[in-house]
Amino acid sequence: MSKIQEVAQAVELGKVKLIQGLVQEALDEGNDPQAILNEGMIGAMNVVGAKFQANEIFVPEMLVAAKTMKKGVEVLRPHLAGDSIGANGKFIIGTVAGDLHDIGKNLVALMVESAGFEVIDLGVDVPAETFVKAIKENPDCKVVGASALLTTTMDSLRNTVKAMIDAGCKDQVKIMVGGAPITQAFADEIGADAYTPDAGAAAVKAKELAGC
Ligand code: B1M
Repeated sequence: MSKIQEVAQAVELGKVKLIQGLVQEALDEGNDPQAILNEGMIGAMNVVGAKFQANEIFVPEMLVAAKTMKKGVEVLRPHLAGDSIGANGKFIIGTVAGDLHDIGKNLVALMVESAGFEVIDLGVDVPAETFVKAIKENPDCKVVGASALLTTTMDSLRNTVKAMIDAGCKDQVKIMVGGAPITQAFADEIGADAYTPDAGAAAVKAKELAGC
């Protein structure tokens, strides 16, 4: 079994204590940090999701897998992030109200930061008004990102974008949306300026939206 496969297995089985050592060993072997993230950890979370859907595991196992992935990302973080934090301006991000999923949102934050932005992370379960308040408090911020992971919080994303539009935020920021159930068509429908399917694409798009 390759080291990346061992990382994937550790995330899948929630081996919190082993994960950081395994990720470090995978790095020491010369594996690409992006491959450790994508093939190892994100791949494992997809397996976890499929097992949950098939009733083979339940919420506690999902939680421990998420905790394991977060610990693994801590080791990868310095290898993924760049060194020009803030050079491209500010980027506000949060997971919308009613939604507690933050791993994807955190990865987007990490990649956007590595693309030279100062990231203001509002966290999870963020009310629409909090997004609006943060935008108004940061008049130099040019891009805002909102994440939704549940089909049931797609409406919350719609409300969040609407609140930003109604408050006149579009004069200041471009709005990017993403998350597993979100599509380009849905982003267009709710009036977002951009949709990106993954964290890497989000970082590229953030620069484009900020005119960098
Ligand atoms: Co949840 N959960 N969960 N869960 N959970 C999913 C999303 C689910 C698909 C699992 C399944 O059934 N197969 C399912 C949703 C089904 C649906 O809506 N149709 C689901 C469910 C049902 C639930 C609960 C309702 C379960 C319950 O309580 N009965 C509950 C809801 C809680 C709530 O939010 N109110 C719940 C709870 C949880 C935990 C708390 C246990 C835990 C989250 C822990 C945490 O995040 N701290 C959890 C987990 C871990 C998952 C899965 C297994 C993994 C999510 C994840 O981190 N993926 C997930 C199954 C899956 O995704 N396959 C699942 C890895 C991550 C890197 O991917 O977040 O998609 P993702 O992010 C990607 C892209 O989407 C994109 O970039 C990222 C990486 O490149 N992206 C953006 C994300 N945000 C973006 C923003 C952008 C651009 C791109 O621009 C701003």
